[in-house]
Amino acid sequence: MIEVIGIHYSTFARTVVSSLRELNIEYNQLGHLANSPKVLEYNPFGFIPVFVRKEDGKDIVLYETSAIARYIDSEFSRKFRGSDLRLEVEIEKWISMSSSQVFNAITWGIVKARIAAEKANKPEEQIKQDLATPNEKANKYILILEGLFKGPYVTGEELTWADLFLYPILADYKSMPEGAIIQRGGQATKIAEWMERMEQRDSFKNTYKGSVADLRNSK
Ligand SMILES: N[C@@H](CCC(=O)N[C@@H](CS)C(=O)NCC(=O)O)C(=O)O
Repeated sequence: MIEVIGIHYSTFARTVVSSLRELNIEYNQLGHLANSPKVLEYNPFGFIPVFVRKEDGKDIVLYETSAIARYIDSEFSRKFRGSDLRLEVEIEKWISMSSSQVFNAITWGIVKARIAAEKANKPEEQIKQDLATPNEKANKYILILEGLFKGPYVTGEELTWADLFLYPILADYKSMPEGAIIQRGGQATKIAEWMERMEQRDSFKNTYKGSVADLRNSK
């Protein structure tokens, strides 16, 4: 049995569980928060997700999403990793960009910042004003990604880790006013169309519940 430890609104946890759903692998998601005792039991950094495979009394414990992805490739299927070295390194490039600059600019710069500001009951006009400069950077990055985007999926014809790492971050962003650039009719047309394509996949439909987008849209 596989356990994925991490609250449902964690983008990295969503990457892992969506990949398992794409591969029809059973798992149980335990919705613990980052830095909670259960997470710290396994990951001294307190980050989520943690992946635990329980087999014959021996647990395989992994953390760091790109390491979990490697394990899924080698134990279950390489279908998200690309058919040749050129594609494989392209996918790796997207994993790295999503996990660093995109996550920093969008999840930290906009998504978490807006959630914190709303929680503090800041007036909407003030929030928009405070987020204007960070959102210029987020939009700049989105347009860079738009230029690199192959289509119909991020690196071409097939869904890969590039899609699985990027989509959860952008799905949260899209649910906010700052994410207009990737909403229908937004300037990043290829990404906006891809978002809608991704939203139709069962793996993402079934991991929507509890995501930031769900929590906002169901308010
Ligand atoms: N490098 C980690 C990053 C995971 C990560 O940032 N997870 C977030 C939730 S989406 C987290 O645990 N944040 C806790 C914190 O920033 O203290 C990975 O690839 O798994």
